Amino acid sequence: MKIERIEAIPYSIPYAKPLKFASGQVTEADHVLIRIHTDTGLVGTADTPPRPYTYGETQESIVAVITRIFAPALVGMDPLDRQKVHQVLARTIHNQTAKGGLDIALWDIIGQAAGLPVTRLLGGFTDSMQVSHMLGFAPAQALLDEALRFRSEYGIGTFKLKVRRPLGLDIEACHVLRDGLGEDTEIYLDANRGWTANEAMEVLRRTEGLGLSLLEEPCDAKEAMSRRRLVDKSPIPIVGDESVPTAGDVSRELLSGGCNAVSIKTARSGFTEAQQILGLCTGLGVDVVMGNQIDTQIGTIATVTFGAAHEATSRRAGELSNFLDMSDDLLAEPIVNQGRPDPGPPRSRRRGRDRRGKAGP
Ligand code: MUC
Ligand code: MG
Repeated sequence: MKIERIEAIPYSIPYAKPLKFASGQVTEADHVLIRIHTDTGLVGTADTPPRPYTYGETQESIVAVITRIFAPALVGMDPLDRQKVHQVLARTIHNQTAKGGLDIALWDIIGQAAGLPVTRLLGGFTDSMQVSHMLGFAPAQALLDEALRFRSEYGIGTFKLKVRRPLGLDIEACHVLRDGLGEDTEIYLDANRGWTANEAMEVLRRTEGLGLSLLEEPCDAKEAMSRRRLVDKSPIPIVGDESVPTAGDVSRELLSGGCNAVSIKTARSGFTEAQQILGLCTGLGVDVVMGNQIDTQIGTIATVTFGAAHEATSRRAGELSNFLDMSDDLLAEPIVNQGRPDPGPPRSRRRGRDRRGKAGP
């Protein structure tokens, strides 16, 4: 089988509800759809989200790097020769989401050629995952209303709150969410580098007792000394996200104490590098969470395909719900959340681990 042609198709779909966070905001999914065509008629598909404030890529740069550099080098190669393909991709530095999308589209072809779901080829651990929903900036009461709606409509029992300055707003939101959701709903925070390490320490002090489970990318990981001190002192894991897009970054940050948990995002790591990252983390006993790049349905399918394939990636709720805030999507048949509507306030901590809010590959 040979790669015959690669398409990089830019498109734009507005979000019904834009998402704001410390490093930027998303008002439309101005993504790139990748299609790899083979001489056997199989077509591999992936979705690629440009995040200039995270990786420096734009919709135009993704189209350009794929059509001008990657496609001419990959046409004629066998999609099963993944190591050779990655050798070619590695000749160009950065461009993480363009490379990740190509890798996922190749896996799609491999799954079709084998007649097997990719999630089983990757690991085949389970057929579903708990879902975590990401809450962007909003007044505390609006955040609570949104979380209650997602819990009752979709059975989602885990929420990631985007935080920023002033710290008082974040701290108030944490208290309002905990009071309104009860103690059994999991809440964690993501500052997208919006604080200093000392500000993060202050928030942790002033939210003590609220049972927050994780703190993601609180400050810039380049501020190595204060970040290391935060990781040492924090009572909850400090998750690396944009500081750890590659396996090399994961090694550096874990070994230097820049984080002690890792967000794995298939949109920037593909499945191949995500497996290397997962191997590093499980080998070192480091928790992982399946993160989200405010993905479309196609991107979300990639995340759950990978997350459900392994025990460690399906242990925690995966960030799988942001496509619900889009005004439209590319799939003709929308993906369906199989969670049961929440019957009422949760009664015990164990209920956070039941079958509510599940999504499967
Ligand atoms: C996240 O976890 O940070 C926001 C920007 C981005 O690149 O990913 C999202 C979510
Ligand atoms: Mg993050």
